[in-house]
Amino acid sequence: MKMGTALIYDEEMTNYKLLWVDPACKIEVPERLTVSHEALVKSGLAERCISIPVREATDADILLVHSEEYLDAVKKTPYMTLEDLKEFTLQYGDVYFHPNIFHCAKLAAGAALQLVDSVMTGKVRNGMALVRPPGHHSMRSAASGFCVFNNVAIAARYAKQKYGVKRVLIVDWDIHHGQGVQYSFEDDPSVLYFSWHRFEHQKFWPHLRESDFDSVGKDKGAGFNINVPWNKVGMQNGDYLSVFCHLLLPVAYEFCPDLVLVCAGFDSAIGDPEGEMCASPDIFAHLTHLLMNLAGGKLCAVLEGGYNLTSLPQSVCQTVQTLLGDPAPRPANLNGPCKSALESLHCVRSTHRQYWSCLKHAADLPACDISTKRMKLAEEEEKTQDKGEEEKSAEEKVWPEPPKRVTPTIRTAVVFPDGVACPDGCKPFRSTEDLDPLTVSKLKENFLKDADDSDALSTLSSLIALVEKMEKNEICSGLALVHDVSMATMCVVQHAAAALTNRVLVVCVGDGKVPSHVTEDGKTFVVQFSNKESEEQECKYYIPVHLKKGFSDVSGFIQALFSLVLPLGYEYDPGLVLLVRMPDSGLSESVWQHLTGLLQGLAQGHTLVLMQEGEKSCVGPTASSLLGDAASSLGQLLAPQPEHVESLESLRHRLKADWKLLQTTAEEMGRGDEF
Ligand code: XS6
Ligand code: ZN
Repeated sequence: MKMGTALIYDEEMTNYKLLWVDPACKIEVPERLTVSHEALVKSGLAERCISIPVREATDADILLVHSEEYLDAVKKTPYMTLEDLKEFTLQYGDVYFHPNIFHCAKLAAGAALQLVDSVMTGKVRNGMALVRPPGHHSMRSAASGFCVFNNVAIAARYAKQKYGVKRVLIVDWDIHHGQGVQYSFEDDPSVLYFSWHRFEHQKFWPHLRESDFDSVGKDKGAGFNINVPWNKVGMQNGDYLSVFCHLLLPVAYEFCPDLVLVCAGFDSAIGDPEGEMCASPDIFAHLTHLLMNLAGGKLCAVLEGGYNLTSLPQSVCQTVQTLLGDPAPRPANLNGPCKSALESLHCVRSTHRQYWSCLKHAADLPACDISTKRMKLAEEEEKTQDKGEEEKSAEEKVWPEPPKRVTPTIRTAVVFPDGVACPDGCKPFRSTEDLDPLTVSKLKENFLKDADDSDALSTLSSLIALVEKMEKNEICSGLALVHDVSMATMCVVQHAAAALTNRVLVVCVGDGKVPSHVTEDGKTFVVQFSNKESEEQECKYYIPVHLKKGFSDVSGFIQALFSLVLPLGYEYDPGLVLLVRMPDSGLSESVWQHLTGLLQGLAQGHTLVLMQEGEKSCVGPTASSLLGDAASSLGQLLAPQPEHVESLESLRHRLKADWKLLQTTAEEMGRGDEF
């Protein structure tokens, strides 16, 4: 199914620059594009993409978003003198014009449209357009923030008009608020706009009241505009991931877009002089991965900002490599979210709970005046504390270059009983070497007491050989059909705990005995979904998730996935994920596919799936997910069952003292005992 990734770039878009002195604009340089493209070429990523030519957006395309008067005005800029250009520029904020910028702006918007065409016609699965000028600040009749035409807004209207796309999700991970996109779709429920942005209580550009969390959209579009204001600089990977897990992803799954557009600005990465945030470039691999199972994988990323000429190309490469289907790297230095991030998250969740059933249970809005005052006080305090300490400017920050992501030549190995066909793209696997006699006798003693079953022994030894090859990164993922799922799980876990250096996350779907006794040292972490109350005691590394209504409540399961499993998984940071489907779990194939897909963001994609021999209908969907295909859409989700939400929430509250990524409000910080 995997269909390739488009890369849209044209050097022509480097042919304009600031022609006079303007400190506000000097960071927007042609090199932003050249370094990004060169990094893609040098890393070999460019040649793995399908290169699509740019085109000029037509007047009709541009008029989808902009006014005729504005278009006519911009049309005159190629013929203006330097003095005229300067004067023309003055009517807008933080933008500059150049004789060639109109041409480039048409190419930038056209590039976004070429990308939409390639994805919507099925020529590629997804793609990225590297463009200048950016788009998300430009408004119906105004340029702003280096932007001339609103590339992504035009692309969204175009997709709706040309392809009859019903719902478009726009994720704006740039560090500035794309007010132009917000204004374009404010009253439109068919376009969900999500933006996080440096805000600092309106002290940061563009200083708009309507960038705050309480601008939710208007009329029919109420609820379809989601603003996450960052009120402090220095946000890190954990802050970004928290917002994805506890806000964007549940809402996006409920919305169920037909197309995902990303305002892919990388001024939200470390080292950026504008953003002053501290997220590492590899976080973009995760942000991308987490969106890739929406809309059947139809994702178009269009460059916006990004001004640090080191972290920008690194972040672009992380994004494109993930679009190509390579597993994301282990997320480095993942701390829990900071207090200010939690305050923002809390405010947004409370404000939107009336619009989204996945947020219905969110906590009440905090007394915001108080929290603002408190923050101001804290800021003052910090200033006094910081005195004497050496303040590094954002650009002087140093961070390690993301290590090269090597994908093993074998993506997915399967261990199947004789007679079961190997799915396309997978590789049959049998252990070639005999296990050492000690291991064999251990296996026999522990797992094969009753029968001297040579088939079972050979399957178990293949599984052991497979996880060893996964640990050595010779094989990425695996799928095994086994006779006794419980026993195979025990066997793999016991071997991993004894012989592997990596932590193992076991996600078990369905009732059945699981190795809850091997979790004390934290080398194994078991999360088990089951229909019945567990007999085992919940502890830090063994978490039974009891689904009262079984697995029929799809929204409830998805909720558990985003509010518990993913944050736990990210914080635990395993080297191997063992995903176990107990017989008769009853989880639908499509939900299972999403689970499989999302968990591959962990452990560098090292996922071993164990299923029962009989579950043949699940083999295809599981294999395709392990191979990196997008899961099929779940449809718009209904509200999860209230009793389900209640039990998940009480579990989350119990666990959040141990697991910081489970927090959703600042009040929850450091306290987990009040529930
Ligand atoms: C100088 C202030 C410059 C201009 C911001 C333009 C933002 C463009 C962008 N320190 N203010 N948008 O990246 O996403
Ligand atoms: Zn920006």
